[in-house]
Amino acid sequence: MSQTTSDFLIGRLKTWGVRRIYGYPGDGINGILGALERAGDSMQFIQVRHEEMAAFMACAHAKFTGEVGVCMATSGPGAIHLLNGLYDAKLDHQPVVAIVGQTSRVAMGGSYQQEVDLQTLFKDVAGEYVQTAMAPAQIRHLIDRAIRIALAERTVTCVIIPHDLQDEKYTDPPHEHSTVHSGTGFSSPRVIPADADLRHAAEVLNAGERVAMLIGSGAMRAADEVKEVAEIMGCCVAKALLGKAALPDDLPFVTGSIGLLGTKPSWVMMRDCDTLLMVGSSFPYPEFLPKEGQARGVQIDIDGRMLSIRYPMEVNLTGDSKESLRALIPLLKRKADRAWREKLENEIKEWWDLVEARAANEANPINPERVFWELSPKLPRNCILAADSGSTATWFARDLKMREGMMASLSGNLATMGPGVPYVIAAKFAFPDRVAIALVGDGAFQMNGMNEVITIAKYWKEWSDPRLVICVLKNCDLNMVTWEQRVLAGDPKYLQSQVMPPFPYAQFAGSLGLKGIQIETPDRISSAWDEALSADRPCVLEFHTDPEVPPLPPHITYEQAKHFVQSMMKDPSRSQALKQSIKEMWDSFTK
Ligand SMILES: Cc1ncc(C[n+]2csc(CCOP(=O)(O)OP(=O)(O)O)c2C)c(N)n1
Ligand SMILES: [Mg+2]
Repeated sequence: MSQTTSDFLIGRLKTWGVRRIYGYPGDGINGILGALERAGDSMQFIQVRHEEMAAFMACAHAKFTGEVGVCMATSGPGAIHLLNGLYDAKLDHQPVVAIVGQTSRVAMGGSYQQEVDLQTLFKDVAGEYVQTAMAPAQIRHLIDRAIRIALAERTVTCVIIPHDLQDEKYTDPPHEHSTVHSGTGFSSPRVIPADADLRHAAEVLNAGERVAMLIGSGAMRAADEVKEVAEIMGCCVAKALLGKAALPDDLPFVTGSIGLLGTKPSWVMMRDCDTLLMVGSSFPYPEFLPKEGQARGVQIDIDGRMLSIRYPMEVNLTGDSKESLRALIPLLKRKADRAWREKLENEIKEWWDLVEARAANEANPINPERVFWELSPKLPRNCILAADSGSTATWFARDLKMREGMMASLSGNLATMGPGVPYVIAAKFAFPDRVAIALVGDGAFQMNGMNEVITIAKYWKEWSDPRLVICVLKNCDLNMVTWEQRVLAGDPKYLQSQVMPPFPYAQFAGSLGLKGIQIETPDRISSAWDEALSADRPCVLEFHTDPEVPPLPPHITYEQAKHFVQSMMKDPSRSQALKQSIKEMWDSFTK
């Protein structure tokens, strides 16, 4: 049988090193599915419950492996479902290629069933490259360019393939005018700033007396260089959310997360520094960075477009974090005065004591901070973590102590609900021998995570180590937003929008042949983690947590506190909430 356009497409993806496609079938991609069937084990098709999840998984594949992630959906509704997951990848700068079906060429423009203007629909999310194939000889360069542009620009690209094209006989482009002859392959460049700019950066950093360092996901492969610079500069290092795994939390000079979900030492460091070195981060909140004019700034980012958009920097360096820091290190002078670092290291010690004290506070029935606090020392070597948006992101950012060799991610810039479970599924496919742990709220789990537990049940026996743990905080609340209503808007909790219906999550896992544990008292937290982390199959931990434990900003402002107290007075559940929250606030000021 001659090769169809779809056979060629799958073969080309293989040439690019793609071995797995996350997707969901439909008539609009039947030609491609036929080719996948013919390709046998050489290309894996992972069947998800919803196309958005396929896009999250492709994004997570890119985040955890550094390779391009590929997802696939049928025309019309399937393609539309991909969007949110693709935006997650776009906003977090991940290379993801979406392959989608389309109405047959002969019917396009005829208001045919499931015909949607996909070119326009994907034009924003895949703005760098979205193309509709019109002839078999075109498919080669469309795939080559979609993958290369995704990798080169660290973004989302999309190839739209009409139904009737998929089964047409493939032919290479003829050697004549008006044809395109592309090839495969991409290698990342070595990007280092110019010598004069590095010298300028060193002059600024050497002149500073109180240097603050902020790193993000761009510093993920630069841990050794970050440590060395921090040692020379006598400074401490804060981590933006996506950079949580970039540096272990057990180092004495790591202040931890920054921002609303951040720590007090990060806040103090930014408040008191005279120099800011920002590496591989686009951390968005200016109120947690130095005041304009307070500090001289140096920023390193691989993407020149991201420079000086959060703080007006004096030196803007376009470059790879690792390579640029390595080039900078010989120009830096070791600071003899270590008082600044020592002061912050004390702050860090005090902060961890405070976190531990907060975790030990009584709650009704379980304090969510304690769930995370107790997990830290139990985290398996090389585990891969994913958190969802919600209060889980706060506890993940603040309470978990990451160690060397671990990976972690979440939806950083889109901050969408829903990626927790699909991220760990992709982690298990990419690294079947590592333990994966998802930290999700009951709202996110109900939104879509639960459905993907069915996907886990379908595939887990393929993984060499079956351990995948989903920790669900069952607080029967969309808690993060409830606290935003209280603290930021000064409104009481709006019961109609905030209360989540209860559901037996552990039982649900059990019904799928997985392990499920319901934890209703704090004394069971530790043993439940032990059971889940040594289970012979994936496990859902259903922690009954207290929605009245506030995920407060590290240093609450007067304005927020005023709003908070006003809202408490009107709150339907005020007595318990007030008691708990005042204790938290008291802790943060007195300890
Ligand atoms: C798709 C989407 N819808 C809504 C939001 C707004 N939002 C952010 S966190 C959150 C609450 C999440 O609740 P849950 O998953 O139960 O976690 P909790 O905060 O209760 O721990 C909401 C509604 C969002 N970020 N993404
Ligand atoms: Mg919740």
